[in-house]
Amino acid sequence: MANGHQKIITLDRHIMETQRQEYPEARGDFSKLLMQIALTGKIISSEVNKAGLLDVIGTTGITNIQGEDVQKLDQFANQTMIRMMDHIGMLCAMASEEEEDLIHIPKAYENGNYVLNFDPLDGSSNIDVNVSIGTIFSIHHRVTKGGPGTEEDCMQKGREQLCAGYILYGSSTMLVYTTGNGVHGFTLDPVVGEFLLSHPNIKMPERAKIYSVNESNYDIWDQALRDYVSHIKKRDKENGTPYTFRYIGSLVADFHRNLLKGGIFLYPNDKKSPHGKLRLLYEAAPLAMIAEQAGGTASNGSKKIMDIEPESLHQRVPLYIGCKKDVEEIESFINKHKNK
Ligand code: AHM
Ligand code: MG
Repeated sequence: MANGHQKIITLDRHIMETQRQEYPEARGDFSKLLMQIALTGKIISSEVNKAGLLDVIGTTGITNIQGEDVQKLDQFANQTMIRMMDHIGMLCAMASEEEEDLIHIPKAYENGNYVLNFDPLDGSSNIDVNVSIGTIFSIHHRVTKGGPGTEEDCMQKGREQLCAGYILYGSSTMLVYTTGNGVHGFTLDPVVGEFLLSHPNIKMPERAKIYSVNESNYDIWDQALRDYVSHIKKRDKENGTPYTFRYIGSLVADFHRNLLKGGIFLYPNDKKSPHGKLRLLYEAAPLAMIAEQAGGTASNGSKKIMDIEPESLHQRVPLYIGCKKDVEEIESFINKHKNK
């Protein structure tokens, strides 16, 4: 029977209510910032949903039906994020996985007190095959005083994040975010055009049921990871516990599944990528905050991702993220090998 008293909580309502509870004295700037990110997500989502149509409604990939240039979706997402966020007076700088340098706020607009780091379209190799992709974002308070922001503002530890989240363009579009008070998931109602609370207070189990890693790299892995993966497989057989392998190749989608179902995602350093593949500021740190807030954790093998001091905007890190016990277990394998 339908529950007539069940509250319908839109993302805007959730953001405003939690901000009011947590920071009664706040002026609401931060809420506006988050809502603007959500609006940007809706625009990107609408474009992502048309991905397969570009060849139909566009022409050869050079111009579309309006005579405009057809951009690659990752460029579109990057430009949209910048254009939607640069004029609202709340940011003093941005950093994007798609831009080599810091993104400054145009002179015509005010600089604000926050910075935004983002990966506009993660998993973009999956765009043309209709597999889930996503936008990852992270917000910090600026550390410099007044004027344009600097790299120092964007290059803060994950632990200093005020907010982290992602928008997943999957079978439905979801926005998942945390401001340090639990993790909350919202599903986009495509008809109404609103994100509605569908997954309140998401918690990960202590132990994973799933592991996700690009196992084709086995030959270039360190021995510690090879041993760990063999161990997981053996433990399956010994305990009869259902431990299963799932790998999409879109970090947001792999992480989201593991968050809801319980899993560990691994992207190690290997012979090809000695520092790992994934980026600290745009991928690892935001997802680490979400994992921790959901009861999980994230490590580079020896240190919590949240405690790594960034050294450059595009720094890469090995990433082990997911259920707590599993991340601790891979850390102990890595540690054991170091001491051999
Ligand atoms: P991208 O930011 O260029 O899309 O690259 C990051 C992606 C992640 O989404 C995913 O986890 C990883 O690359 C997959 O890498 P691989 O194809 O080496 O397994
Ligand atoms: Mg990425």
